[in-house]
Amino acid sequence: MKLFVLMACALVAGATARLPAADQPQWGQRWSRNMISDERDLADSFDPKSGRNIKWIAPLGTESYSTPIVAGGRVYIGTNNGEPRDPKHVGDRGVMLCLDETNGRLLWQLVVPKREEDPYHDWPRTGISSPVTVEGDRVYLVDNRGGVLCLDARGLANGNDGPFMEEAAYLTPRSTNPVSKASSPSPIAQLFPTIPLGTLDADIVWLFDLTKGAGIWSHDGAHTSILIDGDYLYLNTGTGVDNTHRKIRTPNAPSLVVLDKRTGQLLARDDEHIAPNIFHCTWSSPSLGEVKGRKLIFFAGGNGVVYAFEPLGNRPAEEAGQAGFAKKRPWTTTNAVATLKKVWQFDIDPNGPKENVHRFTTNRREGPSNIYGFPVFYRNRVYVAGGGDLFWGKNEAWLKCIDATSTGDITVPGAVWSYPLEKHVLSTPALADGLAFIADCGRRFHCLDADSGRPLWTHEIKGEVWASPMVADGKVYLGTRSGAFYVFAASREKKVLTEVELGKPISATTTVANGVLYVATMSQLYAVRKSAE
Ligand SMILES: [Ca+2]
Repeated sequence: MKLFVLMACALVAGATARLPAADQPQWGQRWSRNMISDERDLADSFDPKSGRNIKWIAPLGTESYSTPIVAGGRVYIGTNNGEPRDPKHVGDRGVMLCLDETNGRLLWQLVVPKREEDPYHDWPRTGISSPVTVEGDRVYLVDNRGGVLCLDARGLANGNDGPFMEEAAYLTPRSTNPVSKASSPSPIAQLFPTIPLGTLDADIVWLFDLTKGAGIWSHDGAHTSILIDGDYLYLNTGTGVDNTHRKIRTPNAPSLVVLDKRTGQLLARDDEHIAPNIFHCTWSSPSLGEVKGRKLIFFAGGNGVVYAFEPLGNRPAEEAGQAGFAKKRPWTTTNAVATLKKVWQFDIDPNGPKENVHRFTTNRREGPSNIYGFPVFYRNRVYVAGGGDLFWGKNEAWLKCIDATSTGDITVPGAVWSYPLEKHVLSTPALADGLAFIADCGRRFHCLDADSGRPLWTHEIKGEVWASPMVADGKVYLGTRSGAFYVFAASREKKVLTEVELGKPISATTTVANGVLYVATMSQLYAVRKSAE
């Protein structure tokens, strides 16, 4: 009997070792933002019609651009309110659903009113496009209004955690809530009719408004994946052009900011004067890597320049001001914002125009570059894709490989290789086993040698790609805007394993967590598990 128990334990341990199962609490690999996962034994195909390999399907709104995130038994995904789930929240809203990982059922939702001043601040029906980042029972997110939110993973069902207690005012549309139209939600707003919240609603722990607190000009839709390092949140601000697409209204706005994850206080910002040269908006999120024993924050600006900054480090905020940062001021007032110290910068398009860049708006032949995807850290290098803007810019784009070990302006000395892509690129590259995978808006998927940049194979795909390739279990998962979902072998030789038609555009990157693939179209989230009936 004892022997049997021991053998059973050994079998279980062996099975566990063969099948690593882990959450996916942020978009991409933690810190490096590489689009890879260690999960094994994943499905290489599925069939929505027969249900083969489908664990569950959850309905979303009508437009969903955010990549699903899985942590603590919950699946989080941003969408719009095209399919209202609660009769008290109807009309166009930004929505972030928190679903039960086991069955896809709704646990709670964050439903945020649209900004009403100008549709270009918060584009109609785009919903919440940012993915969340989860740590423990805290969920960090940038909503459609440009609010950085810390949420309780359990929602309001277990009570309202403070300090932020004015969820009802914040989540009530401003047109029916006249006080908060003019100012931030305040106790007086409670005098006006607000939506009565319940157990299906989100619990905001703290809120930082990027427009009021950091002076940005939000454009189209916030798209930020927050990077956590110690007590600090690093995030791209989403500052961009105005509704003419030819003017920057906030030329001093930061592109990268650092908040205290405990309080939401603004601690630091970049001082690189990026804003005047932002061709469209600031949609690329930061990553982190360790180079020669020191951590660096990598950030791609809306001006087509990649920067490396010294992180604030895991020190108390009071000490950060004495550690070589520009301004030694008390941290207790809102004016005490430090400047991030730059280590290097790399221009992905040194031949593009650097002044008066908006004269090239709508010019498909020449103009500046910008960057949508993450700068990915891999083997002491940074891999980043960028080029002319999909909506307003030139038809030219590249995947670039940068040596991350030098300092200063490394545009020339840091250039390892450059590979031309078709038309435009929104994807983040995936780096695995010395291979680089990237897809573009010219309907092509590419596999390169990551070290040399030598092209190994390409595949013509249906539709533009807005998502990023995800490598896991020796496979590459990729969805397109035509609704095609591909599975390739992650190998030097081309092998197309599967092509599935999902019928709706795919903007989200495939997420892999606890043995399950999460594939989101504009209106549905598929949980895909091998051999699930
Ligand atoms: Ca609260």
